[in-house]
Amino acid sequence: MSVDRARLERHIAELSAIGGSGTGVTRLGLSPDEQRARDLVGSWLRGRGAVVRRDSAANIYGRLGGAGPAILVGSHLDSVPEGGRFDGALGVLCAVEAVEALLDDGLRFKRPVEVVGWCDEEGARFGIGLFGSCAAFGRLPDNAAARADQSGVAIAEALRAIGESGDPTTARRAFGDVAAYLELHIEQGPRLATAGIPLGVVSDIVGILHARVTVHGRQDHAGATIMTARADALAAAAEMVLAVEAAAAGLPDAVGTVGEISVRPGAKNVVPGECIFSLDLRARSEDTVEALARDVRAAIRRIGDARGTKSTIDVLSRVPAVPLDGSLRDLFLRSAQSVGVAAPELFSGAGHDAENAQLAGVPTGMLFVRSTGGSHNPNELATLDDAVLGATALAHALRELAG
Ligand code: HGY
Ligand code: MN
Ligand code: MN
Repeated sequence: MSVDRARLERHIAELSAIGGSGTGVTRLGLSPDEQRARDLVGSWLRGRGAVVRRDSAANIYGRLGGAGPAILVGSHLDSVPEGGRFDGALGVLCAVEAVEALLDDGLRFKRPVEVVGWCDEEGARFGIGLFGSCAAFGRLPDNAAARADQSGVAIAEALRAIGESGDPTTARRAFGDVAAYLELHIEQGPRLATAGIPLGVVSDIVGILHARVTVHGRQDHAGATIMTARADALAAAAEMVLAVEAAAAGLPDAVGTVGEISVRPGAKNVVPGECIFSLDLRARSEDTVEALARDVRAAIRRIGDARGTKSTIDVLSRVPAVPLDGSLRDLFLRSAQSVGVAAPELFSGAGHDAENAQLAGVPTGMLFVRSTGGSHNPNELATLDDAVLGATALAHALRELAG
């Protein structure tokens, strides 16, 4: 069985063109571009005889084989703003290629296989990360469909705009409907590239807390308000952002990021009355995530008290740290070996849809493909050679599970 290199290269180029600009991609969740990506992947799968469907959370599935619990294989189709062409997309592309290569080889699946393209994994527009797989595995936060983007459009409206009911909770898969979940993903960090190894097997995924902090100060005149009479919401937030950085730097395997910030009213001659910023806190162990969250909350309170501002912290999502399935880790180690790669086991600092599957009790495995240029930026890169190795190893794993 061999992967069709030219077909994979062509598919990478076709998918990258949707929302593409230069070497990057902006293909936000529940955007028209994300729908175009689903249509493209759906056409490939239909072309190989798959039964293709979209669920009420706008996830796309292409099913081959008969009835019974399916082997799910795929990743997400959306990107961050000005992101890379491979984050998520390569997992879907290699899943399609692995299935096509097995079909080309005359394989008839003894167990059903479903290629999945998850909707809105990044949560860039509505703030709910892993949205599509949260819906499929029953892990959506309460009232998720009411969560609105910055222009006030709710998830329910965005779903209705593409012809869905607007209630993503009906996308939940019946328990036992999924026998296993496999996800190939670029590493998005430097470890495989530094080691000169094209594939890695994921042992566990970090715990993640996403929140929104609103700092309430006092809007005032920039010229007539002396410095000791201010409650400057942005200056307070700036000190809090540095405190997040310091708190994360002080804990093992922890990271803390403020990626979004907005100021009101946002005029150069007005002391900011309100500042809203995002929190992304992660660590490999749950205890460390909780310790980091505690330190950050304490710093926000301390800084606010000293500056006369009041803050609220709204938790947007919280995914616990999760070890992946041991037998699927072994399967991926063997699959990598089958393409001549002694793959190391790595933890994932990035969150993935795989977390939701494993947390829902579905045995889940992840295969990393070496990437360079960092990630969540247009320089993110996986080579075609490494993508072919990844797709071949994925096909090997699929054949063992469903062949
Ligand atoms: O944020 C993450 O780790 C993932 O890229 N959504
Ligand atoms: Mn990402
Ligand atoms: Mn991703």
